[in-house]
Amino acid sequence: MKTSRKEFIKSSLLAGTALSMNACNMGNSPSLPATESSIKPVVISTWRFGMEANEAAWKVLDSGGSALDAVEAGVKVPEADAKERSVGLGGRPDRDGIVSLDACIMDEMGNIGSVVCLENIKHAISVARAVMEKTPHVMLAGQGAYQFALSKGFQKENLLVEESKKEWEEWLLKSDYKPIANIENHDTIGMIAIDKKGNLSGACTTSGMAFKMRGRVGDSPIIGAGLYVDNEIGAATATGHGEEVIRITGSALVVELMRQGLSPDEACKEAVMRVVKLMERRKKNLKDIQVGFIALNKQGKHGAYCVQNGFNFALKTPERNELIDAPYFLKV
Ligand code: SD4
Repeated sequence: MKTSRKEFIKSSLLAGTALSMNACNMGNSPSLPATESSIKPVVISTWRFGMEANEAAWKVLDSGGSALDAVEAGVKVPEADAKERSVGLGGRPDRDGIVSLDACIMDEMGNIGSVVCLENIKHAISVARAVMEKTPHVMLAGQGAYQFALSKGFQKENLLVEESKKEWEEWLLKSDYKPIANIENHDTIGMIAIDKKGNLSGACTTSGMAFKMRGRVGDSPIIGAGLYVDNEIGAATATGHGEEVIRITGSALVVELMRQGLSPDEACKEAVMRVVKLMERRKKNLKDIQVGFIALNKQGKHGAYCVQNGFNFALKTPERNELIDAPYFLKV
Protein backbone atom coordinates (compact mmCIF):
# COMPACT_ATOMS: atom_id res chain seq x y z
CA MET A 1 0.00 0.00 0.00
CA LYS A 2 1.28 3.38 -0.97
CA THR A 3 1.41 5.95 1.86
CA SER A 4 0.65 9.51 0.89
CA ARG A 5 3.18 12.17 1.83
CA LYS A 6 0.65 13.74 4.22
CA GLU A 7 0.02 10.43 5.99
CA PHE A 8 3.73 9.78 6.21
CA ILE A 9 4.36 13.16 7.87
CA LYS A 10 1.43 12.56 10.26
CA SER A 11 2.68 9.16 11.33
CA SER A 12 6.25 10.46 11.73
CA LEU A 13 4.97 13.21 13.99
CA LEU A 14 3.02 10.71 16.06
CA ALA A 15 6.05 8.47 16.38
CA GLY A 16 8.11 11.47 17.40
CA THR A 17 5.57 12.39 20.07
CA ALA A 18 5.53 8.82 21.37
CA LEU A 19 9.31 8.81 21.54
CA SER A 20 9.52 12.05 23.45
CA MET A 21 6.72 10.94 25.81
CA ASN A 22 8.66 7.79 26.40
CA ALA A 23 11.76 9.82 27.16
CA CYS A 24 9.71 11.86 29.67
CA ASN A 25 8.49 8.70 31.34
CA MET A 26 12.06 7.51 31.61
CA GLY A 27 12.96 10.80 33.22
CA ASN A 28 15.51 11.46 30.51
CA SER A 29 13.93 14.27 28.57
CA PRO A 30 16.50 16.95 27.92
CA SER A 31 13.69 19.48 27.60
CA LEU A 32 12.22 19.04 31.08
CA PRO A 33 11.98 22.53 32.54
CA ALA A 34 14.30 22.97 35.47
CA THR A 35 14.11 26.09 37.53
CA GLU A 36 16.96 27.01 39.79
CA SER A 37 14.82 26.72 42.91
CA SER A 38 13.60 23.21 42.00
CA ILE A 39 17.09 21.74 41.74
CA LYS A 40 18.99 20.48 44.71
CA PRO A 41 22.71 20.14 44.31
CA VAL A 42 24.26 16.70 44.79
CA VAL A 43 27.86 15.55 44.84
CA ILE A 44 29.16 11.98 44.94
CA SER A 45 32.71 10.73 44.92
CA THR A 46 34.64 7.50 45.21
CA TRP A 47 36.03 6.01 48.44
CA ARG A 48 36.28 7.27 51.98
CA PHE A 49 38.37 10.31 51.17
CA GLY A 50 35.39 11.47 49.13
CA MET A 51 33.78 12.63 52.40
CA GLU A 52 36.28 15.43 52.89
CA ALA A 53 36.44 16.16 49.19
CA ASN A 54 32.64 16.47 49.07
CA GLU A 55 32.77 19.08 51.84
CA ALA A 56 34.96 21.29 49.67
CA ALA A 57 32.76 20.70 46.64
CA TRP A 58 29.65 21.43 48.68
CA LYS A 59 30.87 24.89 49.68
CA VAL A 60 30.97 25.77 45.98
CA LEU A 61 27.61 24.17 45.16
CA ASP A 62 25.82 25.60 48.15
CA SER A 63 26.89 29.13 47.36
CA GLY A 64 25.52 28.78 43.84
CA GLY A 65 28.84 27.94 42.16
CA SER A 66 29.16 25.69 39.14
CA ALA A 67 29.48 21.92 39.23
CA LEU A 68 32.75 22.34 37.33
CA ASP A 69 34.27 24.56 40.03
CA ALA A 70 32.87 22.22 42.69
CA VAL A 71 34.44 19.02 41.36
CA GLU A 72 37.79 20.69 40.83
CA ALA A 73 37.78 22.13 44.36
CA GLY A 74 36.65 18.76 45.73
CA VAL A 75 39.29 16.50 44.23
CA LYS A 76 42.03 19.00 45.02
CA VAL A 77 41.59 18.08 48.70
CA PRO A 78 43.10 14.55 48.48
CA GLU A 79 45.51 15.73 45.77
CA ALA A 80 47.05 18.13 48.29
CA ASP A 81 47.04 15.63 51.17
CA ALA A 82 50.34 13.79 51.51
CA LYS A 83 48.64 11.14 53.67
CA GLU A 84 46.35 10.08 50.82
CA ARG A 85 48.64 7.72 49.01
CA SER A 86 46.95 7.20 45.69
CA VAL A 87 46.31 10.72 44.47
CA GLY A 88 48.49 13.81 43.90
CA LEU A 89 51.11 14.60 46.55
CA GLY A 90 52.06 11.39 48.35
CA GLY A 91 50.77 9.14 45.56
CA ARG A 92 52.52 5.79 45.21
CA PRO A 93 55.24 5.69 42.57
CA ASP A 94 55.68 3.51 39.51
CA ARG A 95 58.21 0.65 39.52
CA ASP A 96 61.02 3.14 38.81
CA GLY A 97 60.15 5.15 41.92
CA ILE A 98 58.52 8.03 40.06
CA VAL A 99 55.10 9.40 40.97
CA SER A 100 53.14 10.03 37.77
CA LEU A 101 49.60 11.33 37.79
CA ASP A 102 46.59 10.89 35.50
CA ALA A 103 43.53 13.16 35.58
CA CYS A 104 40.62 14.39 33.52
CA ILE A 105 37.72 16.79 33.79
CA MET A 106 34.49 17.29 31.82
CA ASP A 107 31.85 20.00 32.01
CA GLU A 108 28.21 20.39 31.01
CA MET A 109 29.10 21.79 27.59
CA GLY A 110 31.11 18.74 26.59
CA ASN A 111 34.42 20.53 27.19
CA ILE A 112 37.14 18.08 28.21
CA GLY A 113 40.73 18.19 29.40
CA SER A 114 43.15 15.50 30.47
CA VAL A 115 46.74 14.86 31.52
CA VAL A 116 48.55 11.53 31.56
CA CYS A 117 51.86 10.61 33.21
CA LEU A 118 52.24 14.07 34.71
CA GLU A 119 55.17 14.37 37.14
CA ASN A 120 56.07 16.84 39.91
CA ILE A 121 52.80 18.81 39.89
CA LYS A 122 50.32 17.83 42.59
CA HIS A 123 47.13 19.34 41.20
CA ALA A 124 46.84 17.23 38.09
CA ILE A 125 43.13 18.08 37.91
CA SER A 126 43.85 21.80 37.56
CA VAL A 127 46.37 21.09 34.82
CA ALA A 128 43.68 19.01 33.07
CA ARG A 129 41.31 21.95 33.40
CA ALA A 130 43.95 24.28 31.96
CA VAL A 131 44.34 21.89 28.99
CA MET A 132 40.57 22.14 28.56
CA GLU A 133 40.38 25.91 28.82
CA LYS A 134 43.68 27.17 27.48
CA THR A 135 44.63 24.86 24.62
CA PRO A 136 42.94 23.67 21.42
CA HIS A 137 43.63 20.07 22.58
CA VAL A 138 42.04 17.65 25.03
CA MET A 139 45.00 15.62 26.32
CA LEU A 140 48.64 16.29 27.12
CA ALA A 141 51.13 13.64 28.19
CA GLY A 142 54.36 13.37 30.18
CA GLN A 143 56.99 16.04 29.60
CA GLY A 144 54.67 18.06 27.39
CA ALA A 145 52.03 18.16 30.11
CA TYR A 146 54.67 19.13 32.67
CA GLN A 147 56.13 21.93 30.52
CA PHE A 148 52.64 23.21 29.83
CA ALA A 149 51.86 23.22 33.57
CA LEU A 150 55.02 25.21 34.34
CA SER A 151 54.13 27.70 31.62
CA LYS A 152 50.77 28.24 33.33
CA GLY A 153 52.38 28.95 36.70
CA PHE A 154 52.04 25.55 38.40
CA GLN A 155 54.84 24.89 40.88
CA LYS A 156 57.28 21.99 40.66
CA GLU A 157 57.15 19.78 43.73
CA ASN A 158 58.59 16.42 44.77
CA LEU A 159 55.51 14.19 45.08
CA LEU A 160 57.30 11.13 46.49
CA VAL A 161 56.82 11.22 50.27
CA GLU A 162 59.00 9.17 52.63
CA GLU A 163 56.34 6.52 53.32
CA SER A 164 55.73 5.88 49.63
CA LYS A 165 59.48 5.71 49.02
CA LYS A 166 59.86 3.13 51.80
CA GLU A 167 57.02 1.03 50.42
CA TRP A 168 58.54 1.16 46.97
CA GLU A 169 61.95 0.08 48.30
CA GLU A 170 60.28 -2.87 50.04
CA TRP A 171 58.38 -3.69 46.85
CA LEU A 172 61.65 -3.66 44.87
CA LEU A 173 62.95 -6.63 46.91
CA LYS A 174 60.43 -8.89 45.15
CA SER A 175 59.31 -6.64 42.31
CA ASP A 176 56.14 -8.67 42.02
CA TYR A 177 53.58 -6.62 40.13
CA LYS A 178 50.14 -7.87 41.04
CA PRO A 179 47.57 -5.22 41.87
CA ILE A 180 45.31 -6.55 44.60
CA ALA A 181 41.64 -5.65 44.72
CA ASN A 182 40.72 -3.24 47.51
CA ILE A 183 44.13 -3.34 49.18
CA GLU A 184 44.57 0.33 48.54
CA ASN A 185 41.05 1.06 49.65
CA HIS A 186 41.31 4.79 49.21
CA ASP A 187 42.13 4.91 45.56
CA THR A 188 41.44 7.19 42.65
CA ILE A 189 39.02 9.97 43.38
CA GLY A 190 36.26 10.32 40.81
CA MET A 191 33.69 13.00 41.60
CA ILE A 192 30.50 14.03 39.84
CA ALA A 193 28.15 16.83 40.80
CA ILE A 194 25.00 18.62 39.80
CA ASP A 195 24.71 22.30 40.67
CA LYS A 196 21.76 24.59 41.47
CA LYS A 197 21.30 25.36 37.78
CA GLY A 198 20.97 21.62 37.11
CA ASN A 199 24.31 21.37 35.29
CA LEU A 200 26.53 18.33 35.64
CA SER A 201 30.34 18.10 35.66
CA GLY A 202 32.92 15.54 36.73
CA ALA A 203 36.57 15.14 37.66
CA CYS A 204 38.84 12.15 38.13
CA THR A 205 42.44 12.12 39.43
CA THR A 206 44.90 9.43 40.51
CA SER A 207 48.48 8.26 40.75
CA GLY A 208 47.18 5.04 39.19
CA MET A 209 48.15 1.52 40.13
CA ALA A 210 51.04 1.44 42.60
CA PHE A 211 54.32 0.20 41.09
CA LYS A 212 52.87 0.22 37.58
CA MET A 213 55.16 0.07 34.56
CA ARG A 214 56.62 3.43 33.70
CA GLY A 215 54.34 5.06 31.13
CA ARG A 216 51.32 2.91 32.01
CA VAL A 217 48.03 4.80 31.74
CA GLY A 218 44.81 3.61 33.33
CA ASP A 219 41.21 4.59 32.78
CA SER A 220 41.19 7.65 35.01
CA PRO A 221 42.40 10.29 32.49
CA ILE A 222 40.46 8.79 29.59
CA ILE A 223 37.18 10.51 28.86
CA GLY A 224 34.58 7.78 28.34
CA ALA A 225 36.48 5.27 30.49
CA GLY A 226 37.25 6.90 33.86
CA LEU A 227 34.70 9.71 33.50
CA TYR A 228 31.83 10.80 31.31
CA VAL A 229 29.28 13.61 31.49
CA ASP A 230 26.27 14.24 29.28
CA ASN A 231 24.35 17.19 30.61
CA GLU A 232 21.09 15.92 29.11
CA ILE A 233 21.35 12.51 30.76
CA GLY A 234 23.80 12.16 33.64
CA ALA A 235 27.40 11.48 34.59
CA ALA A 236 29.51 8.54 35.73
CA THR A 237 33.00 7.84 36.98
CA ALA A 238 35.02 4.70 37.70
CA THR A 239 37.62 3.33 40.05
CA GLY A 240 39.54 0.08 40.25
CA HIS A 241 41.49 -1.85 37.65
CA GLY A 242 41.74 0.65 34.84
CA GLU A 243 42.48 -1.94 32.18
CA GLU A 244 39.08 -3.54 32.77
CA VAL A 245 37.30 -0.18 32.72
CA ILE A 246 38.93 0.86 29.44
CA ARG A 247 37.97 -2.48 27.88
CA ILE A 248 34.27 -1.62 28.19
CA THR A 249 34.55 2.21 27.90
CA GLY A 250 32.95 2.08 31.32
CA SER A 251 31.75 5.57 32.21
CA ALA A 252 30.40 6.37 28.75
CA LEU A 253 28.61 3.03 28.85
CA VAL A 254 26.95 3.87 32.18
CA VAL A 255 25.72 7.18 30.75
CA GLU A 256 24.42 5.50 27.59
CA LEU A 257 22.58 2.93 29.69
CA MET A 258 20.94 5.76 31.64
CA ARG A 259 19.97 7.31 28.30
CA GLN A 260 18.17 4.08 27.47
CA GLY A 261 16.13 4.44 30.64
CA LEU A 262 18.08 2.56 33.30
CA SER A 263 18.36 4.10 36.75
CA PRO A 264 21.88 5.07 37.90
CA ASP A 265 22.01 1.90 40.06
CA GLU A 266 20.90 -0.33 37.19
CA ALA A 267 23.28 1.32 34.74
CA CYS A 268 26.27 0.85 37.07
CA LYS A 269 25.28 -2.77 37.59
CA GLU A 270 24.93 -3.47 33.87
CA ALA A 271 28.37 -1.95 33.21
CA VAL A 272 29.89 -4.16 35.93
CA MET A 273 28.20 -7.16 34.29
CA ARG A 274 30.03 -6.30 31.07
CA VAL A 275 33.30 -6.37 33.00
CA VAL A 276 32.31 -9.73 34.45
CA LYS A 277 31.45 -11.10 31.03
CA LEU A 278 34.78 -10.09 29.49
CA MET A 279 36.69 -11.48 32.48
CA GLU A 280 34.86 -14.79 32.02
CA ARG A 281 35.43 -14.80 28.28
CA ARG A 282 39.15 -14.29 28.90
CA LYS A 283 39.14 -16.93 31.66
CA LYS A 284 40.39 -14.47 34.28
CA ASN A 285 39.65 -14.72 37.97
CA LEU A 286 37.15 -12.08 39.01
CA LYS A 287 38.43 -12.20 42.59
CA ASP A 288 41.66 -10.61 41.40
CA ILE A 289 40.04 -7.39 40.34
CA GLN A 290 37.86 -4.60 41.57
CA VAL A 291 35.92 -2.18 39.39
CA GLY A 292 33.40 0.25 40.82
CA PHE A 293 31.16 2.81 39.12
CA ILE A 294 29.20 5.69 40.58
CA ALA A 295 26.62 7.64 38.61
CA LEU A 296 24.30 10.61 38.89
CA ASN A 297 21.40 11.33 36.56
CA LYS A 298 19.98 14.64 35.47
CA GLN A 299 17.27 14.39 38.15
CA GLY A 300 19.96 14.18 40.85
CA LYS A 301 19.47 10.45 41.58
CA HIS A 302 22.67 8.58 42.36
CA GLY A 303 23.72 4.96 42.01
CA ALA A 304 26.73 2.66 42.34
CA TYR A 305 27.83 -0.92 41.79
CA CYS A 306 31.10 -2.82 41.95
CA VAL A 307 32.62 -6.23 41.27
CA GLN A 308 33.29 -7.24 44.85
CA ASN A 309 32.77 -6.11 48.40
CA GLY A 310 34.94 -3.26 49.62
CA PHE A 311 34.15 -0.25 47.46
CA ASN A 312 32.38 2.68 49.03
CA PHE A 313 31.44 6.17 47.95
CA ALA A 314 30.62 9.48 49.59
CA LEU A 315 27.30 11.22 49.03
CA LYS A 316 26.35 14.78 49.91
CA THR A 317 22.95 16.36 49.34
CA PRO A 318 21.10 19.07 51.29
CA GLU A 319 19.75 16.25 53.53
CA ARG A 320 22.48 13.61 53.52
CA ASN A 321 26.21 13.39 54.16
CA GLU A 322 27.37 9.81 54.28
CA LEU A 323 29.73 7.09 53.19
CA ILE A 324 27.84 4.26 51.49
CA ASP A 325 28.96 0.71 50.73
CA ALA A 326 28.33 -0.02 47.08
CA PRO A 327 26.32 -3.13 46.22
CA TYR A 328 28.49 -5.79 44.59
CA PHE A 329 28.39 -8.78 42.28
CA LEU A 330 30.76 -11.37 43.72
CA LYS A 331 29.03 -12.89 46.74
CA VAL A 332 31.76 -15.37 47.83
C1 SD4 B 1 43.91 3.10 37.42
N1 SD4 B 1 41.58 3.27 37.99
O1 SD4 B 1 44.95 3.72 37.26
C2 SD4 B 1 42.90 3.64 38.42
C3 SD4 B 1 43.27 3.14 39.75
C4 SD4 B 1 42.15 2.98 40.70
O2 SD4 B 1 41.21 1.79 42.42
O3 SD4 B 1 41.14 3.62 40.65
N2 SD4 B 1 42.25 2.05 41.59
O4 SD4 B 1 43.67 2.04 36.85
